[in-house]
Amino acid sequence: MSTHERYMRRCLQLAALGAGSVAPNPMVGAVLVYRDLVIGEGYHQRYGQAHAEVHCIRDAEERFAAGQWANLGFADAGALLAASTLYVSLEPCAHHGKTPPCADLVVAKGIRRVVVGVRDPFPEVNGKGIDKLLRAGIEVICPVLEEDCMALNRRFFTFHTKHRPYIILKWAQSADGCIGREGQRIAVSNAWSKRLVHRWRSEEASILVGGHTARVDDPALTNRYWPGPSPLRLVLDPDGVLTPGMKVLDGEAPTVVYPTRDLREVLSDLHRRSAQSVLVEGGARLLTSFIAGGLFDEIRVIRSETVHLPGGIPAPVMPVVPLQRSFALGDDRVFIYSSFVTHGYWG
Ligand code: AOF
Ligand code: ZN
Repeated sequence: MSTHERYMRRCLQLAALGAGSVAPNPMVGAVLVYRDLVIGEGYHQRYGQAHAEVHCIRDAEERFAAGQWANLGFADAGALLAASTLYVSLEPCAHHGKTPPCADLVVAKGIRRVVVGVRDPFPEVNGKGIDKLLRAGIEVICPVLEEDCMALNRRFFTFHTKHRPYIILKWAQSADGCIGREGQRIAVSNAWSKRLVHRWRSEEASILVGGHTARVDDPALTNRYWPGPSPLRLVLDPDGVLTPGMKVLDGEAPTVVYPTRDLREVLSDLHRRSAQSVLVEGGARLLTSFIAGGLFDEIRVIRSETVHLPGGIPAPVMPVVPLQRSFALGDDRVFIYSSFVTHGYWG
């Protein structure tokens, strides 16, 4: 691993601490390095608040003021910053959003060298931050660990480059490859997997099922077994099979019903609502139409080793997509597939 990659890994590690608190903003981490010494660290901690660079520079200045860097021989913190390199996992922003532009701060602080993980696809930034740095005569090195930096914020990147939410297809299948029985509500996965699914619900902006699944399973689609929020509930109901009294209509969380078969219409609506991700929980027909349309970024399969459903509804046919990881939860196995290449920080 090169020096740049090592410090960029640290940025990613810090960035991941913002998981669950910064969406729909990206998770971003930054470190300031003088020679081989990390003199400051920071990350974007909370949506609407200071960006990673701000925390990182403040950290270095505070530690300088506390005398921690006295032995380095700099008269003031400014001189130390001017001799240091800033590493940041996403291009410093150029725009006035909820906070002022980080690129301006970096210039104002006299930092001379910036190593950037990946360009920011957000239209208001998208190269403009790097331009600002270059025009100020700052040396910029970009990209470093680009694939990992994108994978950590794959919802954010997909949303801004494909103009649709990041799509996660999820199902649980029996040992003999079935996801249920026609017209029946059947539990395929175990209690630990159920808890994991609720964690997954807490991590995504929205959750989608087909109308027939809503009718047969009557799922609440809320997150009840993991700390954190519930996603926006969505039902694709072209046949109008939903009836009052179903859990998705109970008002426990907001619900949108789409009386259409057109997946792209749903995805455009989610883009308009700034929902950066959608978890599709079934049924088989809806999952299969997402796969047929090439509309997926991640597939998560829970496979029971003990439950058998002879004569059941076959699970969707898996398309070719790289397996990122698999693990066991009791006698269930969880498989996560995605084309985003990552070597860690699967946030
Ligand atoms: C950075 N460093 O740590 C983050 C950045 O509304 P604002 O001001 O919070 O701006 C949000 C946008 O800023 C977000 O869409 C993304 O493009 C960028 N996020 N940029 O320089 C950071 N979190
Ligand atoms: Zn910024």
